[in-house]
Amino acid sequence: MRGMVMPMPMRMPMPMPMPTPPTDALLRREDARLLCGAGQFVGDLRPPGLLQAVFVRSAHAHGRLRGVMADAARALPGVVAVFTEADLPGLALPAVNPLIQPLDLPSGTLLGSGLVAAVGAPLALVVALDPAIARQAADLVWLDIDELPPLLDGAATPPVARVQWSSGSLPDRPATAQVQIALPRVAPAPLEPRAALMHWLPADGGGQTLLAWCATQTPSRARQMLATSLCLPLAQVQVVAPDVGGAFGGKAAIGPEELLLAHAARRLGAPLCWLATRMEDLASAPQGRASSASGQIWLAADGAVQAIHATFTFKLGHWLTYSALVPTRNAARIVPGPYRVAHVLAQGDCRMSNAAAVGLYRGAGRPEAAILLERLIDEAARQSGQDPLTLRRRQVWPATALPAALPSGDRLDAMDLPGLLDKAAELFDYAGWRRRQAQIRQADAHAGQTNPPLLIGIGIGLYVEPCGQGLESATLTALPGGRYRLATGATAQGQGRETAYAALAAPLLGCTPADIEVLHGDTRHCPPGIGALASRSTAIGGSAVLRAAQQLRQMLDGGAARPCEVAVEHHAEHEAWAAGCVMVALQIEAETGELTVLDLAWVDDAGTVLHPALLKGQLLGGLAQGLGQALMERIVYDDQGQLLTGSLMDYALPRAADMPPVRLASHNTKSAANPLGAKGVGEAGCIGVPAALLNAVDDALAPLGRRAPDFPLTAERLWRVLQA
Ligand code: SMO
Repeated sequence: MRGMVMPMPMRMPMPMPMPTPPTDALLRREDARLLCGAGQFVGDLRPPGLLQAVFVRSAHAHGRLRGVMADAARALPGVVAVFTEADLPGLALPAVNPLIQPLDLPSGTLLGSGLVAAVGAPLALVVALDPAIARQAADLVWLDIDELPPLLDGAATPPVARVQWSSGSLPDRPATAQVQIALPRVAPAPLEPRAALMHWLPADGGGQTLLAWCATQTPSRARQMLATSLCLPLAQVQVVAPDVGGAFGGKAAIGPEELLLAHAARRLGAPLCWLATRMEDLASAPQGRASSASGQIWLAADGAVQAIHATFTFKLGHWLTYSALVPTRNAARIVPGPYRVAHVLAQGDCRMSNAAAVGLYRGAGRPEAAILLERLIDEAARQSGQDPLTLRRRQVWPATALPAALPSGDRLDAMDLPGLLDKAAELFDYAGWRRRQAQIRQADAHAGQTNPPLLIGIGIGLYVEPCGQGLESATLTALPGGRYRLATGATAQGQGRETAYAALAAPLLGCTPADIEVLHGDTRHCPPGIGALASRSTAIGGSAVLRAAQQLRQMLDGGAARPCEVAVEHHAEHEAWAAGCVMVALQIEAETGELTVLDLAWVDDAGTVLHPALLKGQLLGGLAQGLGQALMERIVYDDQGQLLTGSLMDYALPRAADMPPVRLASHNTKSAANPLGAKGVGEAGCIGVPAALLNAVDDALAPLGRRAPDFPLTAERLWRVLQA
């Protein structure tokens, strides 16, 4: 079939023109298109001659692959090809960003080279004329596997990478309090599972170029990875991220599937598409958290925090995504969070296991750090008889001392932590909730209730949120007729980037947002960028847009004729840090363990806000994911490494009815790290909400001398703790 190159479907760079432009400036300009079904996702693309790929995946967690019998599959009418390791030998897994000390990073190939390392690991690739035939053929491929005992997440495997830093020295007396937390594996679970379409086209100067449609957060990174794997110059690879239905870190980098797809499409000379199923994503997409942490805290004689020791272990599964080491690095560098503590030792280890890969997931180490720190502060307060809010107030950085260089090597941004605590306490009515809690406990005691029917808990989650380093870029063109085109290296998977960037640039250019076309996600039409990660797109990407708009305005004011253009690469000199405080009141029904969130108040510091509706959407979406992680979500493998949560019947995602009553407020302090003054907010809900919920459950159980179970805090687990 080689040489059968198909013409491309008509496709404009993102975004498509809107059916009806929004009239209300608060509406998202993306929504008219998306809500009318006019979005274009990878699965909507239908170039002529399109072939469909399905991966044959391991049903065993660990073993030797002795052979792949694909004759029956190849003989099925409509099957075009079956690729095994023998057909595509020795293709290396993509490189890992070595952000922390690599000790013994594993290497491997895209199809495993005879080693089976997890349930769901791709071992062959079936290509057929339509997806139903491809699935049927994949079922006919026989994998001959010699099973080996799996290394489960809990196994004591040697670390493959490590980070450690310290300041001062830990006291050599017993700690005031210590805590252990475990964050189970969870699934980022975007609405749109992973998807890619690889299309080889004749190059101008001979040879072929690859047009790769990828549901990705990072088109520039995908382009680099594809070029490396295919031994092509960058100029011969174009990556387009069309509409992408959510990502949450799970699409932070392409993986073995996209690379295999590109190699197979080159062999076949036809466009080739892969659309992961929900089950396939739950089994083989990068997962999140999969970490455990332990901490110790020492208070001085006056009750102030003197020292903190934090240790994190992340289980990264059977292969390393590009950013696999990031959560470990983040968790360790964030300690001691919002608190001023002289003596700190922070450590993190990365370990492998025979399970799905663990990579970025909304928060990426920030939740791990915040949950551990907030538990430590609460336990220290309990041990020393202090109110947990009072201890936080005395321990946080004062606003006047920030920004400040930290011993970890980071620089904490400008923020008003005492102000955040005060505003949250007021919004939540912290004093009132404590009073009500005391009244209920007193009434129970009076009634001689040793087993009160309802347990009331109050929890605080104070957090800081570093928002990304490095560069983003913007190219801004003044077109004839007063219109503008903004091309950004940042990307979008539903965040409303077009709305935010147009709203940012319009007043600077003296036009309306509708006069600005925003292009993103296409490496041919957009400048390079890192992508939508780490809550970075407003702080860093927005700063590039700001500078480009200022420069272009100057050019136009100076008499420059249209069309004219400026290109800005904004390198963040410092990292922006957002912050916030979540306060929760909840009740646990003793007889059933059922947990009900009674009230949740949240004050966030996002710095300069570009668009209040987008801010609120990010806060509430993050809250839902943080709540899901804390109360119901868990990827479960059995002791054979078999996945037990392979569908949404088994894996509990939060639904609308699970959302608690929420009250939001802002206490914004301009970032000192970028010209826009903006901070990120995308991950905040996953950071502060689980910390507050866990503290509230511990608070509810404390009078009974019990501690909260591990996440997720389900009714069954709470009931077991109460029965013990
Ligand atoms: S978890 Mo985000 O995509 O850094």
